[in-house]
Amino acid sequence: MSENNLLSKNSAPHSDVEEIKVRSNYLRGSLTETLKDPITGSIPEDDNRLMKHHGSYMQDDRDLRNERQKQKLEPAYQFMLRVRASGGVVTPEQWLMMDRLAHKYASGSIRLTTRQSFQLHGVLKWNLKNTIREVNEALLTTLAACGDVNRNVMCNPNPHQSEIHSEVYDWACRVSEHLDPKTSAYHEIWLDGERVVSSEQEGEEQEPIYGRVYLPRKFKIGIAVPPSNDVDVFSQDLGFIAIVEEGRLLGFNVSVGGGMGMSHGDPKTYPQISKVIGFCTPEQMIDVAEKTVTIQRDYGDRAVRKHARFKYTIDDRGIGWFTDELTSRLGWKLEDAKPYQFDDNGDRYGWVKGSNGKWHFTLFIQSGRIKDEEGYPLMTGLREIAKLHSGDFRLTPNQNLIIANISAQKKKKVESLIEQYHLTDGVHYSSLRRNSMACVSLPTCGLAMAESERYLPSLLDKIEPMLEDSGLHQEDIVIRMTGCPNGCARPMLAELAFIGKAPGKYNMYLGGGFAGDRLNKLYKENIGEAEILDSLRPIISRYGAERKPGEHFGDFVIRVGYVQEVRDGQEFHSERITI
Ligand code: SRM
Ligand code: SF4
Repeated sequence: MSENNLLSKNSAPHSDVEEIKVRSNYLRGSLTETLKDPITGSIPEDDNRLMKHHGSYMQDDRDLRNERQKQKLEPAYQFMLRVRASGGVVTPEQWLMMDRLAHKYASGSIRLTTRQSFQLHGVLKWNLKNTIREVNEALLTTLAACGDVNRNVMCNPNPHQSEIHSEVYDWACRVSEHLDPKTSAYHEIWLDGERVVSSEQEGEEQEPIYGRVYLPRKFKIGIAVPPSNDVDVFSQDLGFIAIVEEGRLLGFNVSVGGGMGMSHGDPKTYPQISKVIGFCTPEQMIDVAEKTVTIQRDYGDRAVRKHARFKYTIDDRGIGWFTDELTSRLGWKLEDAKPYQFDDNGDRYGWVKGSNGKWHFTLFIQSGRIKDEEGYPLMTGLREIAKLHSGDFRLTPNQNLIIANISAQKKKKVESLIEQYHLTDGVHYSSLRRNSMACVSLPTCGLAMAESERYLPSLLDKIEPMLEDSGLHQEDIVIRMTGCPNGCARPMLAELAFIGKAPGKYNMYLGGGFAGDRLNKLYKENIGEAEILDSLRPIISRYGAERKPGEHFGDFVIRVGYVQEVRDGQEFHSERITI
């Protein structure tokens, strides 16, 4: 790829971030010097943009913002650090390392994310380097956890079909490694590595896939293994759907152009579900991923960041244009897509025996937050399990955790620790709660408009009695909440969703597909808790009384006319009907 070629396809003036990337010399910027500056706990905005590619965001504690302003103090600057592992698989030693770092350098808790990564919050600038070094010593990384590159590759953690999981997981790791940034800046800045490439060398040598401007925007890949769509494959820029026949992995259906983010009141931005365009063999997968990424690199909008995601590149030019471009870059054509069936996008909880004879325990983690609470010492319990566990831990795409590959000999011991630390509390929760997700939001997220992680549990407390009254306590209903319309908990795919609009106010959405295959639709705008509960009560009661056998909540609200079905993201904002 030549820079000229790139510019000719994106003739509008480039956004500031593009200029910062160009000037950064492959993500170096002035980060090394900035981190040493003892005057402030912050870093300049240009470096902050680059930091994202290294897996960290500068934030400030928003709970303290006003008070500090009054006292004329600088905001309480701190950093969020995202640690990624493809498919969310980590060893017990890596778990213990995250636990240790959370206490040593961060806020004392760990956040499991919706993309099977870890997040630490509250790391001070002075501690960033040590934290990142220790993460790398444990063979995990923060590189490319954020930024305009391919992000953590998601993969179904599937503990029951062990052989298929290990094969699919292996491909997830290979795709991820292939698309990792190759700049040595990360090693130089954080690990005191030698500079291995001179700045005069051409982009192709330092970044063979990305070049010196990287991608116009973040890029996301997920691999699903039907019948589970736990990775929400249709929300990914590039999705792979494993096709398994008689226990053998034949290959993957390929889907392109999904994404969740939008802005309130701006219909030019919308969530989109991806389109299945064909089938490739496992050996062809990396080629498909690379060529797809390069198409977005060359054609994605570099002028307007809100319009820079791959979904807009495809919607603007058409899916036919994309498949032609892909075929031309691959030099071969995808086969026709093969039949598949998704049943749901959630997790199965409790014990399951894998086909390899090992045991796996899936634990519900409310909003992915690992911390000790009065009567529920989750973090301590998991630490004690990690100390004796010889299998692995798997972070699920729904912010939950699988203690995986427990040998028959160790099962009793793990079981007794689970009991001792009350880790099965989640088993007694309503199905609604067990199918819930909330993004981080306040106090750390700079983009949050309303509470999410800290609010959803108490809202659920108030919805659950309505479910009980209608005999729906054990009915699986997917509910998701985010503090803003960026969609970090993929709320636009939930059967029932709340998206933050202002403090204490949410837009309420209904009608997502139970298997993550249909977007939902706006039902009520800018409502507070009382109106949320008043709106939900009759809907839940009618669902309890009038649902057909096996009918999911998302399908019901469409059938009886609460909202219209959304077949394509471009219909997401169109006129709503309510009854
Ligand atoms: Fe996200 C930005 C948290 C998954 C769409 N996301 C952010 C930031 C970094 C806020 C910021 O830019 O200042 C949030 C940090 C909050 C904090 O304090 O920790 C944040 N996103 C998260 C996590 C931690 C949510 C969670 O509760 O688990 C997830 C981390 C994933 C990971 O491990 O890599 C997370 N974010 C997602 C997802 C879901 C997914 O990827 O499957 C989405 C929707 C899918 C998509 O990308 O379309 C998502 N995050 C966004 C967007 C909107 C992007 C867009 O195209 O419009 C932003 C804002 C942005 O990029 O400008 C954003
Ligand atoms: Fe922050 Fe919005 Fe993402 Fe929630 S959805 S973590 S509020 S950016």
